[in-house]
Amino acid sequence: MSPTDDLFAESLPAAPKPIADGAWLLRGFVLSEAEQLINAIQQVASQAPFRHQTTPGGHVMSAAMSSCGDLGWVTDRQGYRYSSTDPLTDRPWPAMPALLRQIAMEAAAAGGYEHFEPDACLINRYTTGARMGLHQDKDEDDMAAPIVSVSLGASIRFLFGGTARTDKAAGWKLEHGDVVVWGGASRLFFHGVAPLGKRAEHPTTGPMRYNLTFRKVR
Ligand code: MD3
Ligand code: FE
Repeated sequence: MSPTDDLFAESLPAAPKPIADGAWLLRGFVLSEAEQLINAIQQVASQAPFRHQTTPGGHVMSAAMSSCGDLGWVTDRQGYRYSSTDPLTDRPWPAMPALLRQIAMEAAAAGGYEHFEPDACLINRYTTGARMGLHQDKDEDDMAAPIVSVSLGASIRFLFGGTARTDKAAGWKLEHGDVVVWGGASRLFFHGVAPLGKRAEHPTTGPMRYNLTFRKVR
C-alpha cells in the first residue's frame, strides 16, 4: 500500500455490495453528482408536477410522484399502468435528462448488467411520515432488465423480502447518494420503505427524500 493508493481510495466509490440474489448496493455512487440530480428532478417537476396518485383500491399514495422518459407510471381507480402521456397535463412526459440516463447505465454496469437502456424514470418524493407498502414491480414487460434506484436527500429504512409476500423482510438504510441495482432473482422481490422519520433531514433537501427508479418497460 503506497500513499497514492490512499489518495485513490478516497476518490473511488465503495465496492458494490451484494445484498440479495442479483442485487447490488452501491453506497455513495452518485454523491458527486447529487446536486445536479436534484436540479434535474426540479426541472422535470416544473413540467410534470409531483402529485399524489390514487390506487385502484381508492387509497391516496403518501409519496408524491412524477416521471420522465418515454413512459411514466400512472395509477388511478382504473388500475396501474405505464402511459406515454402525463394524465395531469395530457402531454408527453419530460425527456429523461442525459445525466440521469448516463448514471443509470453506469450503475447497472457496476452491478454487472451491461447495455441497460431505461425508457422510464419514476420519481418518488417523500416527506415526514410518507411510506411505501410492500409490493412487487411487475408492470414492466422486460423482466430481464434490472431496476436501478437512486436515493437523494433524507435517509429512509428500506425493506425487502423475497418473491412471496410472506417471506421475511430484511431492512437496510438508504442514504443520500446511494444506488441499488435490482436484477436477476431480486427483480421480483417484494420491497417497500418505512415511514420517513420525524427527524429525517438532509442539508440540501431539508425533510424531503427523493427516489429515482430507472426501468426498461418495453
Ligand atoms: C426491489 N420505490 O418506485 S427504491 C418504486 O424508495 C419503489 O421510493 C422505493 O419501490 C422508494 O417502485 C424503493 C428500491 C427498489 C426499487 C425497485 C425495486 C427496490 C426494488 C424493484 C425490484 C426489487
Ligand atoms: Fe417498487
